[in-house]
Amino acid sequence: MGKNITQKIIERRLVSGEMVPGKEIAIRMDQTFTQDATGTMAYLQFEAMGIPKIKTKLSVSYVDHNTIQDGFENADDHLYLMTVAAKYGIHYSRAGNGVCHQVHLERFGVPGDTLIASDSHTPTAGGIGMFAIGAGGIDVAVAMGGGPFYLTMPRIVLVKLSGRLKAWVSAKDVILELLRQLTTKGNVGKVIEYGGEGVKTLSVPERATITNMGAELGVTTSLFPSDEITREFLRAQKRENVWMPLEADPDAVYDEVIEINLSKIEPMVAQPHSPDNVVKVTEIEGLQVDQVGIGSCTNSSYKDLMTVAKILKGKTVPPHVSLIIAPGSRQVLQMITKNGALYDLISAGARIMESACGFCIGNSQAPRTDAVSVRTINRNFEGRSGTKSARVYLVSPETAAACAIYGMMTDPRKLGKRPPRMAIPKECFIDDSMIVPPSNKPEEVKIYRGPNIGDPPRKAPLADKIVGEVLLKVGDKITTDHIMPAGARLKYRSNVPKYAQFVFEGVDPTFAERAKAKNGGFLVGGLSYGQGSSREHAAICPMYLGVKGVIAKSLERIHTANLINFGIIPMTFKDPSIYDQIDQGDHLEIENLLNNLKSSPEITVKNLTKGTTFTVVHNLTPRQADIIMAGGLLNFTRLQHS
Ligand code: MIC
Ligand code: SF4
Repeated sequence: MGKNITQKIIERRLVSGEMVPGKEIAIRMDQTFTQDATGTMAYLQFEAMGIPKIKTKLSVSYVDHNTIQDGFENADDHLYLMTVAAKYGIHYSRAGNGVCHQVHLERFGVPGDTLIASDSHTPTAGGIGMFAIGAGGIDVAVAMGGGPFYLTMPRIVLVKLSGRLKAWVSAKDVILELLRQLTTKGNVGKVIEYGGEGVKTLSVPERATITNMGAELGVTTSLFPSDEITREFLRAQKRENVWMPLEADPDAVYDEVIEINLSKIEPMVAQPHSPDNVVKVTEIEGLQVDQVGIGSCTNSSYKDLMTVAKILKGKTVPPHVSLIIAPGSRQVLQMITKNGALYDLISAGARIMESACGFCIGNSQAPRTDAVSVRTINRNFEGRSGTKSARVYLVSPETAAACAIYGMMTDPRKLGKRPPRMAIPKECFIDDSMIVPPSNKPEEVKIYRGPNIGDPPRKAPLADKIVGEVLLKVGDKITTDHIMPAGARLKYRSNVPKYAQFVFEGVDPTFAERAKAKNGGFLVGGLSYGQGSSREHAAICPMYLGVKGVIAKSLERIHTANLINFGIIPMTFKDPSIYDQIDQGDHLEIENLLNNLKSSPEITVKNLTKGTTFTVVHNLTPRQADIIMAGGLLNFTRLQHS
């Protein structure tokens, strides 16, 4: 029987388990990377493991999230990251070199290799046929130490593309259409492979836009075949040597097939406050726009910015529109500077931001009260922009440029019959001088630890009985941005006690204090609890406040793994209607945990306040149960090595 791409890649790296959908497997990881907001914890945990040098083919540490430096914290973190990278054999991409996913695609990604990185948009590298998964920092630390990555063998979905995109329609519209169809819920445990004739019509940056936002669907990863188009992209990066062809066998079998005719797609927009709240741009045309943001790991490639520059050339944005542009990488910025496109952008009134995450993570450029902000980014969760009342709309670069020119929601087809032609460059400007290679005298490297760097907190081993109050009951689609806000709070990532003060800040500002005073307890959630970012702080900080378990209608993949890694029991209601019978403040009790976690996928919870009992499902593998019982992955790893 023929194989699909995922099976081909996994098969060669399988360390344990059976390749049966739903079963736990462990695979070897060729590459890892971290970004600074998740990286400091990852390296602190790597140091705690006591391994002298990384064991991967390549590991990179990027600085792209926390580059605002309003205080000493960011700069402290950068220096820690630089010195720790030099010592342990890790390449270090300095602040200003660009957003991790964009730079990785350009300078390091390898078709057919596996990659695990501490950021949920890691599947961007699937644009060149990498099997790239986002995970918590500690999973990345384990992989750097040569340990395999454990995941559920996914169900493989083929998205079969036919036709060709029409004028003014672009890759972002394809993934928005898929989000409209599949939504952000219910796709856990799946991998999306793109195939069909339509693949040949998409360049690598377009493919990467599509795989990038697979993160919003909640799938494990998304990937394209590696073909002649991939080869040309790598040749332009002077890296043709890493290319290899990779495609599914003609008789490959898939668990599900979705057909998308590219010719039928129109410009789309995700409305507030969820990436799956998608309609056609024409449906909301005319809405006044206050801010337009072009950038992020989804849409800030050379192709994207050249398209925008060509559209904006000779035009100026109206006074009520603030146009902000953050190029995805220094390479992109260098190239648009050399060819004059930057001049066109500035002349149109664009405010040029650093090549970094910047406004995407809400650490700058917060829009005005009640603003409409149109962005090329991937997430429009409430408050993520830094302004709670702002309404963020997600669109393609073409639509963003049209909105900037007209100052209102505009279908880009209004800009004329012919869109600007944008060929992918045959040669890119290569300058890796902001990537610092590891030291060849690691023993001489002294790791810098400023006052912002704390030790990773530990949890005691699990008790046989846990009791506690329902500290908070929340609804559906609670994202990790709700649990652990980024933006202005991002600078406390390396300081857990401080950062923990802001857990659920936007949902219930009294949460942290209450949780501490009550010595922890439980969280109750609805569907898709833990969507979004890979930030393990959404588990570490609740753990620090004493949270013992999360009970939800359904839980997202990366967040579930993070909860386990930090000793918090992830549980789902066997009967979801029980959700309605629990109130915030109820006292819950779970007994016989040490036996039950391993002997059955279900456990009984007593609601002491209501005098009832109900069943929850934990679905932990024996390995995961051991991690929870040890009090988290760090303790577990130490026990294994002692
Ligand atoms: C995000 O887009 O939410 C982030 C910030 O890149 C996160 C990582 C983090 O919280 O540090 C992600 O996507 O994983
Ligand atoms: Fe950075 Fe935004 Fe991409 Fe996250 S989604 S990695 S914050 S650019």
